[in-house]
Amino acid sequence: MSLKLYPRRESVRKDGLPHFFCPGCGCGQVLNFFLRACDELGMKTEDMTCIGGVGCAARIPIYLSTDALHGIHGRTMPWATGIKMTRPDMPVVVFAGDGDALSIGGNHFIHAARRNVDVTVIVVNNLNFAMTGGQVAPTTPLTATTMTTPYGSSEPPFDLCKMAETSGATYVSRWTTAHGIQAIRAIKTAMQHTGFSVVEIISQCPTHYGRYALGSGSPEKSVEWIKEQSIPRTRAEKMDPEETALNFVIGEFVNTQRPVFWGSTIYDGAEE
Ligand SMILES: Cc1ncc(C[n+]2csc(CCOP(=O)(O)OP(=O)(O)O)c2C)c(N)n1
Repeated sequence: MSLKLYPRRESVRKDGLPHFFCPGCGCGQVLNFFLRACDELGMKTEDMTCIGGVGCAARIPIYLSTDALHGIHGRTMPWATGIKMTRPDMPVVVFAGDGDALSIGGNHFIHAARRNVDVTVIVVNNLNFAMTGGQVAPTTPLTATTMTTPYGSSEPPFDLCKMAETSGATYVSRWTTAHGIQAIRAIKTAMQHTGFSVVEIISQCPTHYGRYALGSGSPEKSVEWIKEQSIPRTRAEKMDPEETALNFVIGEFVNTQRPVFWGSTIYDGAEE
């Protein structure tokens, strides 16, 4: 058996380096998971479009040799929908932070899921707004201390996977940066899926969430904590939901098919 240590080098945009992520940030791992998934599927990043809004996670496409679109915070879904409408043959992948996907971009997210737009969305959920200094996010766990909730968050968080499922997404799974093999497998399934596919990856933000909520800026401690908090879906289903309220329930939640959205008409170049 040959052990492949590195993803395909041509997929990384060398002129984008050095990268901007903090030491130990999970975004680097998610970038690696994505590159490995592409390698294993034999897909070239050059043949796809990767989109990011604004935020740390949203910068992942910048480091890929791809048609990358880095635009306005929370507006990844309209771009992805537009690109897919004009180039239905092209794989479209969105990289979004939890804030980008669910806070400012929440409305776009639910409607893209409802329409079953044929795109893959990788949400890097670091449980806070990292780029702007560690503010509370729609996914911040109840009671967690952040830069803007010094006495602990009193807001109940969204369950991103449940929201995606309820909105109509046809592939939904959640893994973490402590579950690399499963996350790569989920990204591969999502990219092969026809329809709105969502892979949530719970990720460490040692600089903000680690320091404010976990009392340590050590990336290892953050990943260890994420691992301890994770429980498989099959186990969680047998437990009282109140017992698992502060856990990350991991696994595949939806894998189904229904007609995808192709817009009302597609311009085929023919004159009227
Ligand atoms: C329209 C708009 N509103 C707000 C901001 C400020 N802003 C930039 S990044 C960000 C939050 C980023 O959080 P998230 O999307 O979770 O990504 P992360 O940085 O945590 O990966 C905010 C509020 C902005 N750039 N544009």
